[in-house]
Amino acid sequence: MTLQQLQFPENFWWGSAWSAEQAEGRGETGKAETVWERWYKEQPTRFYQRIGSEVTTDHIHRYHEDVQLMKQTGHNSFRVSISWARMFPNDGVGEVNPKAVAFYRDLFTEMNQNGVKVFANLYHFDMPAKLQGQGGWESRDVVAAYVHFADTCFKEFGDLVYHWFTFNEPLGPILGSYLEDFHYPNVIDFKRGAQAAFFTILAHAQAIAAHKKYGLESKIGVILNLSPTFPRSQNPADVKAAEIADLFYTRSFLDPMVKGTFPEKLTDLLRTYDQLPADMTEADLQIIKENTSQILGLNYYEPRRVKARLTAINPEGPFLPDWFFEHHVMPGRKMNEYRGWEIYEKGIYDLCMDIKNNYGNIEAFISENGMGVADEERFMDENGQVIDTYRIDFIKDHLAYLWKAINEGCNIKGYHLWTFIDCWSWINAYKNRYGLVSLDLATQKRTIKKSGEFYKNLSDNNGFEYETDWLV
Ligand code: BGP
Repeated sequence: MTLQQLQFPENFWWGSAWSAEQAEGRGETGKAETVWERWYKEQPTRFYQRIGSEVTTDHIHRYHEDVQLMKQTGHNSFRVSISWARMFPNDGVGEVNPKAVAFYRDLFTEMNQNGVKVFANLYHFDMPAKLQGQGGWESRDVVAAYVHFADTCFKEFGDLVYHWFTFNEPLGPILGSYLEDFHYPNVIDFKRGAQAAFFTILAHAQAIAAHKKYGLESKIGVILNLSPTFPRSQNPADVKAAEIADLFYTRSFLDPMVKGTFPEKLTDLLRTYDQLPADMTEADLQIIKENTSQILGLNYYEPRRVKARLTAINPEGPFLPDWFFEHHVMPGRKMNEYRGWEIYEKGIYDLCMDIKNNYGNIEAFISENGMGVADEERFMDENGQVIDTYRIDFIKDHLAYLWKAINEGCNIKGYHLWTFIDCWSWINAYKNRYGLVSLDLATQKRTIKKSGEFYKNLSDNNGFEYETDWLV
């Protein structure tokens, strides 16, 4: 083993990310009901320990303190999401809410004053419930309402935001709402999901077109959750299974949102099974072609391992991507057992190389990567600090591969961890903690973890010392 200093490019973005629904809390500004609040009201038992998003990390009341904590943990950039429901408390449409504008302007101003660049995302799973009732992303009217919201944000905050993002993980709500039953309104219907996906992509393109009108210095792009796909073996059936899984989960959004076109193999396959969206015009395709991402955020958590199906599908059951493959559990894989996700550090390198080789080496950054751990109180010392060496190792091991990717020419501008202060994780609520800063749920007290101290050093030094026998 040798010790090697891994140095990152100048002005590298060090920071983290979270979202409005997961961190802000409802507050008193006025806010429309979101799909999460609606679902919680209807089925509270589907949320871990029956905790909903009413309070979460109470950022709305504590943002002054939180900006100081960003500074203390080495942030030079931070991704928030702007709540559509807060900006338009009249069910996502109508007049803009001056109290919401004041809140975000104050927060962004304070971040800038403290040397923290504002990365603003416009949609992180938080549809106003009433609009969901009108069809959500299956509706052109909802797309229009979203574009109006986006346009309003460019106008109100354009002077304060460094980079914009139209969506975080647009695939998530499609899987959750239409295929896998983990997002409201819990429908299982691929064709409706395909329509919602298509209109999400259209909304992305139209928001980019709106951003261009303002002539801002900021760039605008999207945050995608991407996993490199690995076949179990080189057997042609395994390879084909991996290729199809990759089309569904990776190329489906990446191609139209970055290249402006849909992968032909995927559209052919969907046509064969009569699953193409019903409402899709030439004019829509043109807008998508002309308004592609200028910057790309990569959320990387785990690889995708796939094998050929071992069992026959039931053709009378609902059409699903896994008609074409099965997930492969690789023997000996390294796991984050709390979240059930494989840890495969080299995947971050593979992902960056894919973007370099197949997507014109578009300007990109790691927009999420992180490790959720349950019962972190176990690791508290006598002063109440969480000594999370496992998280420090997780970050270092991923950064080493990111460093390698950058040295091989990948256009990677930063690394954002999930997350800053422990926040609410959808149906998992506060089960797994991801933060650099721990949260006492009862008192809302924030305490910097060992990883938060490490992160400050990392950012101050723009690199770290790594014990390695494989990097050169
Ligand atoms: C990403 C989401 C985040 C965050 C993270 C951790 O997919 O963009 O919102 O939640 O995953 O996952 P989880 O909260 O499900 O543990």
